[in-house]
Amino acid sequence: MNVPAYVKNEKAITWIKDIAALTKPDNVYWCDGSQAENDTMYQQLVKSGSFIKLNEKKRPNSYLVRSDVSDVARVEDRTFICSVKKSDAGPTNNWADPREMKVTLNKLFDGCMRGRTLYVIPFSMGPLGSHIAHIGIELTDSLYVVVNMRIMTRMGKAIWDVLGSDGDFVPCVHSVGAPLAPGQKDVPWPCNKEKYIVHYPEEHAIWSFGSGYGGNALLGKKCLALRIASTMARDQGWMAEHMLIVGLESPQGQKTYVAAAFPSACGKTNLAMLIPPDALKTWKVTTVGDDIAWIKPGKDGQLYAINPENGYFGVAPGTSEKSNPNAMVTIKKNSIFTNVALTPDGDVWWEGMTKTPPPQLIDWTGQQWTPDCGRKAAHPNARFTTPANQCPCIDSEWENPNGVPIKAFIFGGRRSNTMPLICQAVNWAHGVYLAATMGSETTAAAAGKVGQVRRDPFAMLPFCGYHMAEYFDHWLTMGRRVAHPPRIFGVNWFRVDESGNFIWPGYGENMRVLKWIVERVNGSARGFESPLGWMPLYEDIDWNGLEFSRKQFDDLMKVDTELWKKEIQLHEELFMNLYDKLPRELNSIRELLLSSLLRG
Ligand code: TSX
Ligand code: MN
Repeated sequence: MNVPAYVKNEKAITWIKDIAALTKPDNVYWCDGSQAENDTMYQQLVKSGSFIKLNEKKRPNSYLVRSDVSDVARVEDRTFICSVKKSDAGPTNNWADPREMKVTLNKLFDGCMRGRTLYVIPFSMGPLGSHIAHIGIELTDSLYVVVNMRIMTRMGKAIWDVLGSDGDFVPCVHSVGAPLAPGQKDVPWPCNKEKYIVHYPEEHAIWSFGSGYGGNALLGKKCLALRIASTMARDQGWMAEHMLIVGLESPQGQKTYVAAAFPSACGKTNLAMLIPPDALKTWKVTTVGDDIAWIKPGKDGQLYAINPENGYFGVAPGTSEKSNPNAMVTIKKNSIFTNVALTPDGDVWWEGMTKTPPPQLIDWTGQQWTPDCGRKAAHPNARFTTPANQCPCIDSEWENPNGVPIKAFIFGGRRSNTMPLICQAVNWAHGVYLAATMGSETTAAAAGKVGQVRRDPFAMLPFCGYHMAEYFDHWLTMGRRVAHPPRIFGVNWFRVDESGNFIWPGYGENMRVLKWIVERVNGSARGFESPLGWMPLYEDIDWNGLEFSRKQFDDLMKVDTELWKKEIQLHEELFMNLYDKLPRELNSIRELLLSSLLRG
């Protein structure tokens, strides 16, 4: 194996040699991250038929990829937390014995890269050299993974300087699991029907087999930055969260940073790039991140957050000039589109991009498509991969190695009733309760009965690398440890009226809610006590430029005692499932909540 002279990390070299010996690729290629290397890789991907180059005038330096129809999303039932003790993974994770899993994986990975190239991808999650950042090295036989990782992380030669001779890294092994026999022709999207997404939390290692898609294959994101990082964070006294980070700048130029967690299908990327309505144009929203936050206590007693990512891997369907103009600008160039539709002039389209669909398209499976054909043109989980620095509203501090000071945490879900538009937790532990019990109603796309609430504590259910109840405890501990913890808020953009129509206009109008949050944080806005926490009165929200009646506001904020009694019963069910490690405080808060509701 040819090791480049600039690679000095013996531990990395030994590990890479071992993996190459196991997987038996035809070649080992060390990615340097250069533009020339990237250009060559895209040329190769186009030549092989995996990528389609889009119209250079309409979508410069951008590509369309169609995955195998069986490989379109994360595979939660094939995702494993292999801690030494089963009780450390908890009841919400798939656990497997690490020794048995290693036997299984060693068989699967033996020779799995035959006929292919093993690419060595050194990457940093977070700005290079930031004390909050971490290094990973992904070994993969997928060029799709390489070009996506170059957008989503800081990737290339410079990482080896940061690592030096004895720096630490998270080893990530990935294979599509489709070796090629001599002379065998490759397919555009190789993958294997047997899939494993495996995490070893004690040794901070990740092994992924059989899938080329997103969170299954771009191992820096969900696997490293959330599952492995959450366990590192617990052990080291910091936080790895499934949160967007935004700056909210007042007309006086004072900036307040907030971080927010939502389950899927709540418009997280839209909120991260929000444009305030005309009447509140003097307020500015700037994006630090749209998906993940790594948060550490600073010497001044505040929590500081970085976005460990370098790009956005966003859901394309629903993204439009109306829902997210800033995202539409971001994806104008240098972007990869996976499983969207192709227009006759070599551009992309997806459901929700325009009001009326184009008369003719090639759909995400490569077939002819017309509006009346009865099929979707883009897959509902189709994605764009796009560089963060192309976002028009990117925050000036988004690459600050020390992070940005977080003043508020916001938790939300998709709830047609019960949850008010906005409320503020009365203290840290109450906020932890609010986040621990959050959930979203299942939409048609998700499994389960439509309209049922699926609990998704902290939006971390699929991403926490250890026992969820211990994660709650870690949050309680962090609140005690920092002198100035952020204030905690709950929001719900999705409440409906008797006819099933959304009461709240949402989108840019959410700025009115964010403004109240900022004013609560800096002490200038009122809050009224309710059984759920502090709430604004009608007069406390800025209604400038929006027709919204007191009656509508009351409908949006109403605390329905009967619904809440049922809600609290469901909280109890969630807690029962986690009983063996549940912090006792959370049960106390539940009882307190029930009694204050019954008092009215
Ligand atoms: O992203 C959304 N946000 C957050 C924006 C910053 N969406 C899309 C969710 C699916 C991913 C929303 N949908 C939001 C929202 O605040 N609110 C709604 C519900 C809604 C839908 C359509 C309308 C209004 C509200 N339409 C009209 O009022 C015309
Ligand atoms: Mn996410």
